[in-house]
Amino acid sequence: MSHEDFPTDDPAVVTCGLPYANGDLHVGHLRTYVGGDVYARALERLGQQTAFVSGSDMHGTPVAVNAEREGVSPEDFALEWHERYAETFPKFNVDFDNYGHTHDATNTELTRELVRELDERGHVYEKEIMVAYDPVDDQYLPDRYVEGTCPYCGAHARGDECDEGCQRHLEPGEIEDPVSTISGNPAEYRERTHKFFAVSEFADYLSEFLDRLEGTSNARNQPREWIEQGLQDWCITRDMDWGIDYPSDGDGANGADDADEATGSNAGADADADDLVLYVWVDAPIEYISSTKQYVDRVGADAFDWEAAWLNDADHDGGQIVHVIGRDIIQHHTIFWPAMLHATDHVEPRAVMASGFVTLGGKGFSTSRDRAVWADEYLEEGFHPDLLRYYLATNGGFQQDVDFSWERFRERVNAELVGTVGNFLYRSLLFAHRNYDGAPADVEGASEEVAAAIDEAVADVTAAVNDYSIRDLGDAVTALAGFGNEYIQRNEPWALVDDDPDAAAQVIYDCVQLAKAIAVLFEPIAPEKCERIWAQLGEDGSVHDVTVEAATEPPAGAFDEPDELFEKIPEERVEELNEKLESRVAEATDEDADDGGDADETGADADDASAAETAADAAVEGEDAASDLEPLVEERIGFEEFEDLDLRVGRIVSAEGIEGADKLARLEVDLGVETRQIVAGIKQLHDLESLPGTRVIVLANLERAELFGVESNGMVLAAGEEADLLTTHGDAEPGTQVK
Ligand code: B3M
Ligand code: ZN
Repeated sequence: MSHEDFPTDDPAVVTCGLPYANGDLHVGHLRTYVGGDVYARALERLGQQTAFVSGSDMHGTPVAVNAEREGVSPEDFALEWHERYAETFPKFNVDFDNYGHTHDATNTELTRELVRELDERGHVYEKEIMVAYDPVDDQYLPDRYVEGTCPYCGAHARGDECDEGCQRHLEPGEIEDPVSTISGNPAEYRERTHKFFAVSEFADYLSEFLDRLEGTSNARNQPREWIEQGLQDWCITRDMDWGIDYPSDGDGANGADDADEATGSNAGADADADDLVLYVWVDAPIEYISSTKQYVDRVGADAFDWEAAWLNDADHDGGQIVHVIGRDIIQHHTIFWPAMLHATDHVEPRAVMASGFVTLGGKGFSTSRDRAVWADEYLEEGFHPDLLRYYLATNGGFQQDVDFSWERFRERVNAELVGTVGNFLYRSLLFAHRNYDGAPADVEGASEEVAAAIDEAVADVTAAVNDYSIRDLGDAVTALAGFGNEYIQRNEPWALVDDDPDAAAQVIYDCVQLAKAIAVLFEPIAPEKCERIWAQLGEDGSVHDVTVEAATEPPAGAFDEPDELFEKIPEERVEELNEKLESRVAEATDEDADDGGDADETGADADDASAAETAADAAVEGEDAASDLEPLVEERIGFEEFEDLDLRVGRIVSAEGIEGADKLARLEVDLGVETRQIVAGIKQLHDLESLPGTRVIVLANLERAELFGVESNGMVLAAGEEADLLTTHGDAEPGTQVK
């Protein structure tokens, strides 16, 4: 990959996937927004000019279907949710430079302009296709108006995505056994003329683009597989009223005022462009550009040049675009969107950071079962937003699926934020205040050892940004605070004050310098808490406005008595929160059963374990061990029974994702005597590219099994929900028996 390291001289734009304006936000959604916000702030720390933008996704069937169920117009429905989101994000210190929405004039105009350009450049053609239609209700059934069976993996799927199975985008007409989600009527297929974007023409370009693409490895690996299988052209119009009109007629965004009008009901008519709106996935990513333009309208082109950021034409060579998204929308961001950008003289994304899902006690969030930790609920419980930010940013790698549990949340807060960071700051600043009224005067600067530790933390933060690793960013700072605790303990300034006042002053000055560095480097993750440290240290202005250089600049001097920055969460709170959650889920499940079920899911909800998940659980030992440990098994086995297990040391030779399976990877493992093919449920939990060479422990005489059509000849052992792979401590050769 050939990109210049951050910070660069170009403008950068960090974007977050647009939430559909259709329901409450939960902690699962917040992972992406916190991730984007942390990353954008970290880039700014490095001195990289950055705009951080997003907006609400107002169109499409995810909005129209929910509005129809509520009996309100999609426009009113979406606007209300949009306003709620615009208020909620800042409460989590997710501070977009601009938060727009896809239905506003900026995005409507820009979308029509870009589609017109695609059309004029010959990338759009018409084709007759079969689309789902409800003959009883006389209604076309685009996307989420229809559900059925995924033709690729057999899972239950929505009209436009296999959300419970292989996660593929589905084209109109592909879903099998279609049924209307509104009326429950079986659907039939009818012929309609639709517009197609010729994505397949861009296959070579996209392959090269993926070689340059930075970010998380899942965002490169999955699309490579799709390209190898051959790209399909992309249907970019829908039989609906709610959306942006295809640009061949007059007005622009089409506001259907009546919920009944959300889908076109002029069945039987030959669709011409006048009847069609653009597929929501056309105008949604264009909001990234529109939102940047709106930001510039506010701050002026001198402050941020949106053309320099987004255009790649005779006069511009583009800026640095980083998309932060959930892993279910990789295909849209690495195939469709870059092809659209490329075809219209815009810059390609530099990086795509695709986060894993968040589960709750090992299961997916579920809106209908109220099985979620809601964004508002978290705040109402009185927890500080920065605690959740820290937890979401550092609990697992960004592309791993991670489990949210109140217990784990408490552990991380108590051990790291209270025990390491808070403890260091409080003990050292209190000592400094009591003995010196702040940073000791007459000290020339930080000691060599402390200056080196801060330099190392700055280097680690810089590397984390360039590796797109938010977790490393957090770890670099907790490590620095850990060093601070060890440093003050080792040097015992309290024992030196009387006998060697100069040495004591040096130690305390060093600690104040470390505190300042922590405030500077931790700001992306805990912005509000770091403002407090900054004020506590008597520093001027806002820590948000400084860059990493400030970490080594001399501390301001005098300061007041410090408060404790973080508070321990008592164990009873966790019990209380778990009980609340459980009783809510039980209640909602009862209601759900009474209602005969409710398909109203938002975001990355995954109600039922998919075939892929079940297979993955079977393939990795201990994968479903929840954070509550299972009691030890009482029944004993004899040594002979243990000897029946042929456990061997193996070395991974290659690792690749299995097409169609959400979690499964195909490994080639060298067992000394032979190389085995083994299927393991680790696709989303490990960076597959980095696995070759890793030693693993293999149960070699497990029965052969077939998972997703791939034979698995053995089992790779791994611990816990994150499939922590068991390995050897020394250099045992492949094939060595484990006894
Ligand atoms: N509105 C939400 C999702 O599918 C969708 C993202 C659009 S990003 C341009 O996660
Ligand atoms: Zn599928």
